[in-house]
Amino acid sequence: MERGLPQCIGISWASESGDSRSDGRIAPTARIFCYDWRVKRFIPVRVKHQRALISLLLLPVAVLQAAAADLPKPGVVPNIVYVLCDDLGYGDVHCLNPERGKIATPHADRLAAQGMLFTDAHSGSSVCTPTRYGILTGRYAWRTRLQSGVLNGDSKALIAPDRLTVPKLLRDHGYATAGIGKWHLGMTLPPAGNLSDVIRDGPLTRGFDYYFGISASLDMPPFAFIENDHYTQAPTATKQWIRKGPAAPDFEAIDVLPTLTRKAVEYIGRQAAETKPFFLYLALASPHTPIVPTKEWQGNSGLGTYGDFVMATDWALGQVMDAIDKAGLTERTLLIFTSDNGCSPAAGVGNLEKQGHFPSANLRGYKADIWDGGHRIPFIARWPGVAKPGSVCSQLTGLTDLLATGADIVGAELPDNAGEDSVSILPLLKGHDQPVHEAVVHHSINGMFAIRTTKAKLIFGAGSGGWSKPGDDKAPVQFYDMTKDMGEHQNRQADSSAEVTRLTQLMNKYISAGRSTPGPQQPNDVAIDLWKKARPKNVPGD
Ligand SMILES: [Ca+2]
Repeated sequence: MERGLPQCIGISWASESGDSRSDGRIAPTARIFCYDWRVKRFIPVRVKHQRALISLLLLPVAVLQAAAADLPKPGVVPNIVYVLCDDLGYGDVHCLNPERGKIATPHADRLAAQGMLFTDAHSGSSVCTPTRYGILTGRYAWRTRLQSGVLNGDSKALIAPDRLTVPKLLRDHGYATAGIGKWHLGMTLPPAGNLSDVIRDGPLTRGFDYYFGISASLDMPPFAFIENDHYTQAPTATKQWIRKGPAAPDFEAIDVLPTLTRKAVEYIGRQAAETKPFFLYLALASPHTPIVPTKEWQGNSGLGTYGDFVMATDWALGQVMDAIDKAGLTERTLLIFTSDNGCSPAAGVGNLEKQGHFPSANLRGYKADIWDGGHRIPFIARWPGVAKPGSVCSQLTGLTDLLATGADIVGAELPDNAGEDSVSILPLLKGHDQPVHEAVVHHSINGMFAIRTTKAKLIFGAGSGGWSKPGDDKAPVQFYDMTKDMGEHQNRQADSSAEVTRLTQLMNKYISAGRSTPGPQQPNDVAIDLWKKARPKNVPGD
């Protein structure tokens, strides 16, 4: 028989429940154990009804292979663990910023040594909510009602109920799915105070089998843990971490990072005993404000509490790596470590830079900005046997790419109305060093747009589009040659009119097509204003 196909070698009866029959009794089920050469172990195939089982015994092995083929294939499709940091800057990860970074991140550095380090990866936005929408749906959030800013802790759900998400896709292909951590994509919260009230429109309704975490940022009420669709403790108290609001009496911000880490480690341990592959979306709430490293991390960086909190966040990654190793899953797990946007000025960037630590490395700007410091983010992927250890990928990628990448991994074709801005990075992971994107779109907190190709970047407006001082640029648009001027210091718009015209037309096409990938036109949820009502005069190509 051909190696690579499962081979039936034995049978055992199982006492687990089967289907209810018309006479009210439960039909027996059985398990056939097949040996799968690909994973070098036995895998169970459930068979319903005794008669069907007898028939199966008489069938050629090929039929049993087909039955087993319907099962998830651990070892063939990988587990996917996605660790998303909150506001971790490109330059905060030491291996990305060895000369101007002063914070030790040994676990991220180790992950890069074992996998592939991406140097030109971008979050879909320079702030939290829109980036998270893009990660889970493969579609830019500016196609939704959210044209600027972020949601609050009690906002309504941003992801439409019928939209394909990464966990829905993977669950449809046999994965167990878990979301642990900061959601920040809206949910319908009950009035505070009643533990029996169900939380609606949250992660369980968007593809996750299991959820544990907080509704939004760690400085946004309600300050309470949610497990699946209930609070673990009702938010009957009032507390304040920057913002003031309802809080569970036992909830303390300082406990959140260790709690989320423990939950993730426990989940990985539980899944190790299962035959299903799993997808774990671990959205840490750090090193976002409130900056609350636990006692064992306080003072360790020598740079202040932000540096300590980054080290604690790196420790959390290390815990996840150790849990994967301990479970024996390293060889069949794709582990991704990234961040939802750049370092926030709230980290005290001026003070950090005075001490020699540059959280945006050589990039311009920080969180919220349209410049690269806002959205070029750390991105490291480890997948033994696929991504070459210690490799570096300098191709342009986006966090919206997870959906298409997941589809590529499981061999699924995305429907026309899903993943409109998502491109598979699987070829890059396999070492094919060619562009996968024609262009990616950036979006700032104020709603300013930019479009980026491998070589060039066109910003549709003047200034940062975010919190950094507007800068000295009074021109209507900003055009930078990213191959020579990664720090975006020299605006070449005046002598690049042909390229400004071309990129403006491309951006308008991406808007009107409802997608930036090939495929039939799709509707945006609202009308999109490229210039945010501040359209300058005499812009070519518009
Ligand atoms: Ca963030």
